[in-house]
Amino acid sequence: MKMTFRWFGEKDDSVTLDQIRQIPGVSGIVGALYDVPVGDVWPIEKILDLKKKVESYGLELEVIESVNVHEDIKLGLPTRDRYIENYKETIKNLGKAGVKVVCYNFMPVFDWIRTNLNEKLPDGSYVMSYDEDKIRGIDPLKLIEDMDKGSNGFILPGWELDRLKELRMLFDMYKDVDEEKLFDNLKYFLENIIPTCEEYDVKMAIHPDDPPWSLFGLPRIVTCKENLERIVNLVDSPYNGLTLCSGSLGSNPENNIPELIRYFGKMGRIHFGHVRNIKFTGEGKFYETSHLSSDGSFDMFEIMKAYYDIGFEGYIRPDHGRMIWGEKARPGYGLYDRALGVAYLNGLWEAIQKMS
Ligand code: DNO
Repeated sequence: MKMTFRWFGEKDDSVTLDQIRQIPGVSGIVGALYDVPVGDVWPIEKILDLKKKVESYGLELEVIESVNVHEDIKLGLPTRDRYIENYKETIKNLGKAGVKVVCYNFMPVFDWIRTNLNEKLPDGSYVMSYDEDKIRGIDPLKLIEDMDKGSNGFILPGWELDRLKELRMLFDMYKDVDEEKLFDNLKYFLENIIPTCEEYDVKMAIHPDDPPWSLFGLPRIVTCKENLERIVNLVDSPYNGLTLCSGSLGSNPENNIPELIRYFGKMGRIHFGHVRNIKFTGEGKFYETSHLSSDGSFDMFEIMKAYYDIGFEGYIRPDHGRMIWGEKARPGYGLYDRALGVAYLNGLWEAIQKMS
């Protein structure tokens, strides 16, 4: 297992590489280029600049989160072929720069969704929370506004306003895309890009939908064991793999995270693990806690043990943390609570290792 830490770049992150390198046991960062529009090729020079910067702090750049997939690919429009060619070009460039894993998602229109980005807990910390009842009554445009207002002045990953401006048009276009069609479009995308991934040794790792169910009538397919299995079989190559995100999948209590890790891990299809803990407060209601088992609803020991037992050699990162100690950062992506998460997950790993 390689412990990593997500970083949004010098311009867009309150956390610095200097701070990240001082977190014990972090070998690399999970990065991206944030100034390339979705669908364009990531220029090799820019990738190499980022790599150089990261490496100058003694850290690696082997994981990218995300190379976002253009909406035309998800919609299956005739224009998709142009964007798929660009995606392949980006993979080539990333491979040449030594990147090993690309995390991406296939969620129509929206990326992850929370209904409150700053919920105060009794101990004075702030967390992100989700309440399905609030989603039912809300206009998607209002949701975007709320996400933007609650973001502490940062642009949230996947919530770039430009892309979401054409929301009404996008909703209309998705009227003809049901789950089956979305599976077809994912298959088409994977069939086209996986040979390039194999050639340049870059493993694709699809991120689960967050939360893992349909919202606003839009189809969502990366949701459960059955669908994950279908996805890894769309193209039978180890380069077609998963980001196993405990918080996203686990917000449906029917998804048993340790079991999923064992199942897909043994198939060699998990390339990246996002380890997040959440606390259920009702049906379709939860908030994101510290990583500690006793703070949330997941048994983090069992999750790390599952990774250990499958001999996991991929990348792991702590996921959304709380905002603590007065920190002002991107919701979910502050320094302190994620650093505590790293220490805790590394501690569990060491204990499991020594007791095995
Ligand atoms: C949110 C993240 C997502 C994730 C993408 C992957 O904090 O988990 O934005 O990076 O869905 O493409």
